[in-house]
Amino acid sequence: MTKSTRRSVSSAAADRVVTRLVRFQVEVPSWGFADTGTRFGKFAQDAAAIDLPDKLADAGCVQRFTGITPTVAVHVLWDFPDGFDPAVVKLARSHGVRIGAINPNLFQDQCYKFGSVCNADPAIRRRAVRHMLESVEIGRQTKSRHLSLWFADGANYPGQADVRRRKRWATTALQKVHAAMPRAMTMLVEYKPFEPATYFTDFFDWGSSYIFARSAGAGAKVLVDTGHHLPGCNVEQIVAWLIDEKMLGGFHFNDRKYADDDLTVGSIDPYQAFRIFNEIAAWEHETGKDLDIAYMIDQSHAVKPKVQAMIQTACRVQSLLAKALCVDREALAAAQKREDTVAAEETLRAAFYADVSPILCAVRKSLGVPADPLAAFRESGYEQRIAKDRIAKRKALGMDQGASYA
Ligand code: RM4
Ligand code: MN
Ligand code: MN
Repeated sequence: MTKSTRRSVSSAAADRVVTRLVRFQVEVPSWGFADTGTRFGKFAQDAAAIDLPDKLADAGCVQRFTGITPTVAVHVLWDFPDGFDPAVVKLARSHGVRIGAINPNLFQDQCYKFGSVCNADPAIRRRAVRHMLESVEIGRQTKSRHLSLWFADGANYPGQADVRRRKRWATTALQKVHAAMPRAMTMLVEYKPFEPATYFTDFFDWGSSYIFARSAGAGAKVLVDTGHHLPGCNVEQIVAWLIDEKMLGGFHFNDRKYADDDLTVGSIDPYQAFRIFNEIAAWEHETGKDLDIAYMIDQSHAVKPKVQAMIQTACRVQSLLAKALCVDREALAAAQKREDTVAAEETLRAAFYADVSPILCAVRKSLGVPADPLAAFRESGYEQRIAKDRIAKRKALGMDQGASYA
Protein backbone atom coordinates (compact mmCIF):
# COMPACT_ATOMS: atom_id res chain seq x y z
CA MET A 1 0.00 0.00 0.00
CA THR A 2 1.13 3.54 -0.67
CA LYS A 3 1.29 6.19 2.01
CA SER A 4 -2.05 7.65 0.96
CA THR A 5 -3.94 4.35 1.19
CA ARG A 6 -2.80 3.99 4.81
CA ARG A 7 -4.01 7.45 5.80
CA SER A 8 -6.77 7.35 8.36
CA VAL A 9 -9.81 9.60 8.26
CA SER A 10 -9.33 12.95 10.03
CA SER A 11 -11.59 13.53 13.02
CA ALA A 12 -13.39 16.50 11.43
CA ALA A 13 -14.11 14.39 8.34
CA ALA A 14 -15.23 11.50 10.54
CA ASP A 15 -17.71 13.74 12.40
CA ARG A 16 -19.18 14.90 9.11
CA VAL A 17 -19.56 11.30 7.91
CA VAL A 18 -21.22 10.25 11.18
CA THR A 19 -23.74 13.10 10.91
CA ARG A 20 -24.65 12.08 7.35
CA LEU A 21 -24.88 8.37 8.15
CA VAL A 22 -27.23 8.92 11.07
CA ARG A 23 -29.75 10.21 8.47
CA PHE A 24 -29.18 7.33 6.03
CA GLN A 25 -31.91 4.73 5.65
CA VAL A 26 -32.41 1.76 3.38
CA GLU A 27 -35.64 -0.13 2.71
CA VAL A 28 -35.95 -3.91 3.07
CA PRO A 29 -38.09 -6.05 0.74
CA SER A 30 -40.85 -8.19 2.26
CA TRP A 31 -39.95 -10.97 -0.19
CA GLY A 32 -36.43 -11.17 1.22
CA PHE A 33 -37.82 -12.82 4.37
CA ALA A 34 -39.81 -15.57 2.65
CA ASP A 35 -38.67 -18.83 1.11
CA THR A 36 -37.34 -18.07 -2.34
CA GLY A 37 -35.04 -19.91 -4.66
CA THR A 38 -34.18 -20.43 -8.28
CA ARG A 39 -36.39 -21.65 -11.08
CA PHE A 40 -35.05 -25.13 -10.32
CA GLY A 41 -36.55 -25.12 -6.87
CA LYS A 42 -35.97 -23.82 -3.42
CA PHE A 43 -34.66 -25.08 -0.13
CA ALA A 44 -37.08 -24.31 2.64
CA GLN A 45 -35.96 -22.71 5.90
CA ASP A 46 -37.77 -23.28 9.18
CA ALA A 47 -37.38 -19.61 10.12
CA ALA A 48 -38.62 -18.22 6.78
CA ALA A 49 -41.63 -15.90 6.95
CA ILE A 50 -44.95 -17.48 5.99
CA ASP A 51 -47.12 -14.41 5.54
CA LEU A 52 -47.02 -10.64 5.74
CA PRO A 53 -47.30 -10.51 9.56
CA ASP A 54 -44.16 -12.70 9.74
CA LYS A 55 -42.36 -10.52 7.20
CA LEU A 56 -43.23 -7.37 9.14
CA ALA A 57 -42.03 -8.96 12.38
CA ASP A 58 -38.71 -9.85 10.73
CA ALA A 59 -38.37 -6.39 9.20
CA GLY A 60 -39.01 -4.93 12.65
CA CYS A 61 -36.22 -7.12 13.98
CA VAL A 62 -33.78 -5.89 11.32
CA GLN A 63 -34.74 -2.33 12.23
CA ARG A 64 -34.17 -2.98 15.96
CA PHE A 65 -30.66 -4.27 15.33
CA THR A 66 -29.57 -1.83 12.59
CA GLY A 67 -31.65 1.31 13.20
CA ILE A 68 -31.52 2.17 9.49
CA THR A 69 -34.34 0.10 7.93
CA PRO A 70 -37.60 1.71 9.03
CA THR A 71 -39.58 0.80 5.89
CA VAL A 72 -40.58 -2.42 4.13
CA ALA A 73 -41.35 -2.68 0.41
CA VAL A 74 -44.35 -4.86 -0.36
CA HIS A 75 -45.23 -6.93 -3.42
CA VAL A 76 -48.99 -6.65 -3.87
CA LEU A 77 -49.80 -10.14 -5.07
CA TRP A 78 -47.49 -11.94 -2.66
CA ASP A 79 -48.27 -9.82 0.39
CA PHE A 80 -51.99 -9.16 -0.11
CA PRO A 81 -53.19 -12.40 -1.73
CA ASP A 82 -56.68 -11.84 -0.29
CA GLY A 83 -56.81 -8.12 -1.00
CA PHE A 84 -55.35 -5.17 0.88
CA ASP A 85 -56.28 -4.83 4.52
CA PRO A 86 -55.57 -1.34 5.94
CA ALA A 87 -54.86 -3.01 9.31
CA VAL A 88 -51.32 -3.75 8.02
CA VAL A 89 -50.43 -0.09 8.57
CA LYS A 90 -50.98 -0.52 12.31
CA LEU A 91 -49.40 -3.95 12.36
CA ALA A 92 -46.26 -2.55 10.74
CA ARG A 93 -46.21 0.25 13.28
CA SER A 94 -46.44 -2.25 16.13
CA HIS A 95 -43.18 -3.75 14.85
CA GLY A 96 -41.54 -0.32 14.57
CA VAL A 97 -41.64 -0.14 10.76
CA ARG A 98 -43.77 1.42 7.98
CA ILE A 99 -44.93 0.18 4.61
CA GLY A 100 -42.61 1.49 1.88
CA ALA A 101 -42.64 1.05 -1.88
CA ILE A 102 -45.65 -0.66 -3.42
CA ASN A 103 -44.69 -3.22 -6.08
CA PRO A 104 -47.53 -4.31 -8.37
CA ASN A 105 -47.14 -7.79 -9.82
CA LEU A 106 -47.44 -7.70 -13.61
CA PHE A 107 -45.71 -10.94 -14.44
CA GLN A 108 -47.22 -13.88 -12.64
CA ASP A 109 -50.71 -14.22 -14.08
CA GLN A 110 -51.16 -16.56 -17.04
CA CYS A 111 -52.66 -13.69 -19.02
CA TYR A 112 -49.24 -11.97 -19.03
CA LYS A 113 -47.60 -14.68 -21.14
CA PHE A 114 -47.08 -12.17 -23.95
CA GLY A 115 -46.70 -9.12 -21.76
CA SER A 116 -48.70 -6.78 -19.55
CA VAL A 117 -48.61 -3.11 -20.59
CA CYS A 118 -47.01 -4.15 -23.90
CA ASN A 119 -49.49 -6.93 -24.61
CA ALA A 120 -51.11 -6.75 -28.06
CA ASP A 121 -54.48 -7.47 -26.43
CA PRO A 122 -56.04 -4.20 -25.15
CA ALA A 123 -58.03 -6.07 -22.48
CA ILE A 124 -54.83 -7.37 -20.90
CA ARG A 125 -53.24 -3.93 -21.05
CA ARG A 126 -56.32 -2.54 -19.29
CA ARG A 127 -56.04 -5.25 -16.66
CA ALA A 128 -52.39 -4.34 -16.02
CA VAL A 129 -53.31 -0.66 -15.68
CA ARG A 130 -56.16 -1.54 -13.32
CA HIS A 131 -53.76 -3.48 -11.09
CA MET A 132 -51.34 -0.53 -11.04
CA LEU A 133 -54.20 1.86 -10.17
CA GLU A 134 -55.15 -0.45 -7.29
CA SER A 135 -51.53 -0.34 -6.19
CA VAL A 136 -51.59 3.47 -6.25
CA GLU A 137 -54.67 3.27 -4.04
CA ILE A 138 -52.88 0.95 -1.60
CA GLY A 139 -49.97 3.37 -1.57
CA ARG A 140 -52.33 6.23 -0.77
CA GLN A 141 -53.65 4.33 2.25
CA THR A 142 -50.22 3.28 3.48
CA LYS A 143 -48.80 6.77 2.74
CA SER A 144 -46.08 5.16 0.65
CA ARG A 145 -43.82 7.48 -1.27
CA HIS A 146 -43.03 5.06 -4.10
CA LEU A 147 -44.82 3.02 -6.70
CA SER A 148 -42.15 0.66 -7.93
CA LEU A 149 -42.68 -0.82 -11.39
CA TRP A 150 -40.89 -3.74 -12.92
CA PHE A 151 -42.18 -5.35 -16.10
CA ALA A 152 -41.26 -8.81 -17.35
CA ASP A 153 -42.62 -7.76 -20.77
CA GLY A 154 -40.60 -8.74 -23.78
CA ALA A 155 -40.24 -11.26 -26.59
CA ASN A 156 -38.44 -14.54 -26.93
CA TYR A 157 -37.85 -14.66 -30.66
CA PRO A 158 -37.05 -12.26 -33.46
CA GLY A 159 -40.16 -11.35 -35.38
CA GLN A 160 -42.43 -12.25 -32.47
CA ALA A 161 -43.50 -8.74 -31.57
CA ASP A 162 -43.77 -5.19 -32.85
CA VAL A 163 -41.14 -3.28 -30.88
CA ARG A 164 -42.38 0.26 -31.56
CA ARG A 165 -46.03 -0.48 -30.99
CA ARG A 166 -45.19 -2.10 -27.64
CA LYS A 167 -43.23 1.00 -26.64
CA ARG A 168 -46.24 3.20 -27.35
CA TRP A 169 -48.67 0.93 -25.47
CA ALA A 170 -46.44 0.99 -22.40
CA THR A 171 -46.12 4.78 -22.63
CA THR A 172 -49.91 5.23 -22.64
CA ALA A 173 -50.30 2.86 -19.67
CA LEU A 174 -47.68 4.65 -17.56
CA GLN A 175 -49.26 8.02 -18.35
CA LYS A 176 -52.64 6.79 -17.05
CA VAL A 177 -51.09 5.49 -13.83
CA HIS A 178 -49.02 8.63 -13.34
CA ALA A 179 -52.13 10.78 -13.66
CA ALA A 180 -53.74 8.88 -10.77
CA MET A 181 -50.80 9.19 -8.36
CA PRO A 182 -50.92 11.53 -5.39
CA ARG A 183 -48.42 14.39 -5.64
CA ALA A 184 -46.16 12.97 -2.96
CA MET A 185 -45.78 9.67 -4.81
CA THR A 186 -42.90 8.90 -7.17
CA MET A 187 -43.22 6.31 -9.90
CA LEU A 188 -40.03 4.25 -10.15
CA VAL A 189 -39.41 2.63 -13.53
CA GLU A 190 -37.07 -0.34 -13.31
CA TYR A 191 -35.25 -1.91 -16.26
CA LYS A 192 -33.66 -5.27 -16.95
CA PRO A 193 -32.07 -6.42 -20.20
CA PHE A 194 -32.82 -10.13 -19.81
CA GLU A 195 -35.06 -12.64 -18.09
CA PRO A 196 -37.73 -13.85 -18.35
CA ALA A 197 -37.83 -12.62 -21.95
CA THR A 198 -34.81 -13.88 -23.83
CA TYR A 199 -34.76 -11.94 -27.11
CA PHE A 200 -35.63 -8.49 -25.79
CA THR A 201 -37.30 -6.93 -22.81
CA ASP A 202 -39.38 -3.79 -23.37
CA PHE A 203 -37.83 -1.95 -20.40
CA PHE A 204 -34.33 -3.03 -21.29
CA ASP A 205 -31.87 -0.41 -20.06
CA TRP A 206 -31.60 2.93 -18.27
CA GLY A 207 -32.25 4.78 -21.52
CA SER A 208 -35.56 3.02 -22.06
CA SER A 209 -36.61 3.64 -18.44
CA TYR A 210 -35.55 7.27 -18.81
CA ILE A 211 -37.71 7.73 -21.89
CA PHE A 212 -40.70 5.93 -20.34
CA ALA A 213 -40.36 7.97 -17.14
CA ARG A 214 -40.01 11.25 -19.06
CA SER A 215 -43.15 10.62 -21.04
CA ALA A 216 -45.10 9.40 -18.01
CA GLY A 217 -44.79 12.70 -16.12
CA ALA A 218 -42.72 14.74 -13.68
CA GLY A 219 -43.25 12.27 -10.83
CA ALA A 220 -41.62 9.36 -12.65
CA LYS A 221 -37.94 8.46 -12.27
CA VAL A 222 -35.54 5.66 -13.15
CA LEU A 223 -34.91 2.78 -10.74
CA VAL A 224 -31.48 1.17 -10.95
CA ASP A 225 -31.45 -2.44 -9.82
CA THR A 226 -27.73 -3.10 -9.54
CA GLY A 227 -28.13 -6.70 -10.76
CA HIS A 228 -29.98 -5.72 -13.93
CA HIS A 229 -27.08 -4.96 -16.25
CA LEU A 230 -25.16 -6.80 -18.88
CA PRO A 231 -21.69 -7.99 -17.85
CA GLY A 232 -19.06 -5.27 -17.83
CA CYS A 233 -21.61 -2.45 -17.73
CA ASN A 234 -20.32 0.68 -15.98
CA VAL A 235 -23.17 1.06 -13.50
CA GLU A 236 -21.67 4.03 -11.65
CA GLN A 237 -21.54 6.00 -14.89
CA ILE A 238 -25.27 5.37 -15.40
CA VAL A 239 -25.85 6.52 -11.83
CA ALA A 240 -23.79 9.69 -12.37
CA TRP A 241 -25.72 10.54 -15.55
CA LEU A 242 -29.10 9.95 -13.95
CA ILE A 243 -28.15 12.09 -10.95
CA ASP A 244 -27.04 14.86 -13.28
CA GLU A 245 -30.30 14.61 -15.24
CA LYS A 246 -32.32 14.62 -11.96
CA MET A 247 -33.81 11.34 -13.11
CA LEU A 248 -32.43 8.90 -10.55
CA GLY A 249 -35.37 7.61 -8.52
CA GLY A 250 -33.55 5.06 -6.46
CA PHE A 251 -31.88 1.69 -6.19
CA HIS A 252 -32.59 -1.95 -5.78
CA PHE A 253 -29.35 -3.09 -4.18
CA ASN A 254 -28.00 -6.57 -4.63
CA ASP A 255 -24.87 -8.18 -6.04
CA ARG A 256 -24.38 -10.50 -8.96
CA LYS A 257 -21.83 -12.77 -10.51
CA TYR A 258 -23.55 -13.97 -13.67
CA ALA A 259 -27.09 -12.66 -14.12
CA ASP A 260 -29.82 -11.36 -11.80
CA ASP A 261 -28.38 -13.39 -8.96
CA ASP A 262 -29.94 -11.31 -6.14
CA LEU A 263 -26.97 -11.90 -3.83
CA THR A 264 -26.29 -9.81 -0.76
CA VAL A 265 -24.71 -6.44 -1.53
CA GLY A 266 -20.95 -6.37 -1.92
CA SER A 267 -20.61 -10.14 -1.57
CA ILE A 268 -19.03 -10.41 -5.01
CA ASP A 269 -17.73 -6.94 -5.79
CA PRO A 270 -17.77 -4.43 -2.93
CA TYR A 271 -15.66 -1.99 -4.96
CA GLN A 272 -18.46 -1.75 -7.54
CA ALA A 273 -20.98 -0.82 -4.84
CA PHE A 274 -18.45 1.63 -3.41
CA ARG A 275 -18.05 3.31 -6.82
CA ILE A 276 -21.82 3.77 -7.01
CA PHE A 277 -21.87 5.37 -3.56
CA ASN A 278 -18.91 7.46 -4.58
CA GLU A 279 -21.04 9.15 -7.26
CA ILE A 280 -23.73 9.88 -4.68
CA ALA A 281 -21.24 11.20 -2.14
CA ALA A 282 -19.58 13.38 -4.80
CA TRP A 283 -22.90 15.00 -5.68
CA GLU A 284 -23.76 15.52 -2.02
CA HIS A 285 -20.36 17.09 -1.40
CA GLU A 286 -20.81 19.43 -4.34
CA THR A 287 -24.36 20.52 -3.46
CA GLY A 288 -24.32 20.28 0.34
CA LYS A 289 -27.64 18.39 0.13
CA ASP A 290 -28.79 14.81 0.70
CA LEU A 291 -29.73 13.07 -2.55
CA ASP A 292 -33.45 12.42 -2.12
CA ILE A 293 -33.87 8.97 -3.66
CA ALA A 294 -35.21 5.57 -2.62
CA TYR A 295 -32.48 3.31 -1.27
CA MET A 296 -33.95 -0.17 -1.37
CA ILE A 297 -32.68 -3.70 -1.10
CA ASP A 298 -33.91 -6.29 -3.59
CA GLN A 299 -32.40 -9.64 -2.87
CA SER A 300 -33.54 -13.13 -2.12
CA HIS A 301 -31.54 -15.57 -0.13
CA ALA A 302 -31.75 -19.12 -1.37
CA VAL A 303 -29.20 -20.42 1.14
CA LYS A 304 -28.50 -17.65 3.68
CA PRO A 305 -30.80 -17.32 6.70
CA LYS A 306 -33.17 -14.47 5.83
CA VAL A 307 -32.85 -12.06 8.73
CA GLN A 308 -29.09 -12.50 9.01
CA ALA A 309 -28.69 -11.82 5.29
CA MET A 310 -30.78 -8.67 5.57
CA ILE A 311 -28.80 -7.35 8.54
CA GLN A 312 -25.58 -8.19 6.74
CA THR A 313 -26.71 -6.25 3.67
CA ALA A 314 -28.02 -3.21 5.56
CA CYS A 315 -24.72 -2.97 7.44
CA ARG A 316 -22.69 -3.41 4.27
CA VAL A 317 -24.60 -0.72 2.41
CA GLN A 318 -24.02 1.58 5.39
CA SER A 319 -20.31 0.84 5.54
CA LEU A 320 -19.77 1.28 1.79
CA LEU A 321 -21.52 4.63 1.91
CA ALA A 322 -19.33 5.52 4.90
CA LYS A 323 -16.25 4.76 2.82
CA ALA A 324 -17.54 6.80 -0.12
CA LEU A 325 -18.18 9.73 2.24
CA CYS A 326 -14.55 9.47 3.36
CA VAL A 327 -13.14 10.21 -0.11
CA ASP A 328 -10.90 13.25 0.13
CA ARG A 329 -12.78 15.37 -2.43
CA GLU A 330 -10.23 18.22 -2.44
CA ALA A 331 -7.34 15.85 -3.06
CA LEU A 332 -9.34 14.11 -5.78
CA ALA A 333 -10.24 17.37 -7.53
CA ALA A 334 -6.62 18.54 -7.35
CA ALA A 335 -5.35 15.25 -8.78
CA GLN A 336 -7.92 15.38 -11.59
CA LYS A 337 -6.95 18.97 -12.37
CA ARG A 338 -3.29 18.14 -12.85
CA GLU A 339 -4.18 14.91 -14.73
CA ASP A 340 -2.49 12.81 -12.07
CA THR A 341 -4.29 9.55 -12.74
CA VAL A 342 -2.35 7.56 -10.16
CA ALA A 343 -3.02 10.00 -7.32
CA ALA A 344 -6.68 10.27 -8.30
CA GLU A 345 -7.18 6.52 -8.24
CA GLU A 346 -5.20 6.19 -4.99
CA THR A 347 -7.49 8.78 -3.40
CA LEU A 348 -10.49 6.56 -4.14
CA ARG A 349 -8.69 3.42 -3.00
CA ALA A 350 -7.61 5.08 0.25
CA ALA A 351 -11.25 5.66 1.14
CA PHE A 352 -12.29 2.17 0.04
CA TYR A 353 -9.64 0.60 2.27
CA ALA A 354 -10.11 3.08 5.16
CA ASP A 355 -11.13 1.59 8.49
CA VAL A 356 -14.62 2.99 9.02
CA SER A 357 -15.45 0.86 12.04
CA PRO A 358 -15.01 3.75 14.55
CA ILE A 359 -17.39 5.81 12.39
CA LEU A 360 -19.95 3.00 12.28
CA CYS A 361 -19.65 2.53 16.06
CA ALA A 362 -20.41 6.21 16.59
CA VAL A 363 -23.37 6.08 14.19
CA ARG A 364 -24.81 3.00 15.88
CA LYS A 365 -24.31 4.50 19.31
CA SER A 366 -26.28 7.53 18.27
CA LEU A 367 -29.01 5.33 16.75
CA GLY A 368 -29.15 3.28 19.95
CA VAL A 369 -28.36 -0.04 18.26
CA PRO A 370 -25.60 -2.61 18.92
CA ALA A 371 -22.11 -1.75 17.62
CA ASP A 372 -22.11 -5.08 15.76
CA PRO A 373 -25.73 -5.69 14.73
CA LEU A 374 -25.05 -9.03 13.03
CA ALA A 375 -23.18 -10.51 15.99
CA ALA A 376 -25.81 -9.20 18.42
CA PHE A 377 -28.59 -10.70 16.31
CA ARG A 378 -26.86 -14.07 16.09
CA GLU A 379 -26.66 -14.13 19.87
CA SER A 380 -30.23 -12.95 20.39
CA GLY A 381 -32.00 -16.28 19.86
CA TYR A 382 -34.57 -14.61 17.53
CA GLU A 383 -33.94 -17.01 14.66
CA GLN A 384 -34.33 -20.10 16.82
CA ARG A 385 -37.51 -18.73 18.36
CA ILE A 386 -39.22 -17.88 15.07
CA ALA A 387 -38.14 -21.20 13.56
CA LYS A 388 -39.95 -22.99 16.36
CA ASP A 389 -43.03 -20.78 16.06
CA ARG A 390 -43.19 -21.12 12.30
CA ILE A 391 -42.77 -24.88 12.25
CA ALA A 392 -45.83 -25.02 14.51
CA LYS A 393 -47.68 -22.43 12.42
CA ARG A 394 -47.09 -24.38 9.20
CA LYS A 395 -48.29 -27.52 10.85
CA ALA A 396 -51.43 -25.83 12.11
CA LEU A 397 -52.09 -24.40 8.64
CA GLY A 398 -51.42 -27.76 7.00
CA MET A 399 -48.85 -26.06 4.83
CA ASP A 400 -46.41 -27.59 2.44
CA GLN A 401 -43.39 -25.29 2.35
CA GLY A 402 -42.77 -25.94 -1.34
CA ALA A 403 -45.87 -24.02 -2.47
CA SER A 404 -45.42 -20.40 -3.52
CA TYR A 405 -42.45 -18.34 -4.68
CA ALA A 406 -42.78 -15.74 -1.96
C1 RM4 B 1 -37.27 -8.68 -10.72
C2 RM4 B 1 -37.05 -7.25 -10.30
C3 RM4 B 1 -38.11 -6.72 -9.41
C4 RM4 B 1 -38.50 -7.70 -8.34
C5 RM4 B 1 -38.76 -9.06 -8.94
C6 RM4 B 1 -39.11 -10.08 -7.89
O1 RM4 B 1 -36.13 -9.21 -11.31
O2 RM4 B 1 -35.80 -7.11 -9.70
O3 RM4 B 1 -37.70 -5.53 -8.80
O4 RM4 B 1 -39.67 -7.24 -7.74
O5 RM4 B 1 -37.61 -9.49 -9.63
MN1 MN C 1 -35.46 -5.22 -8.62
MN1 MN D 1 -34.26 -8.55 -10.26
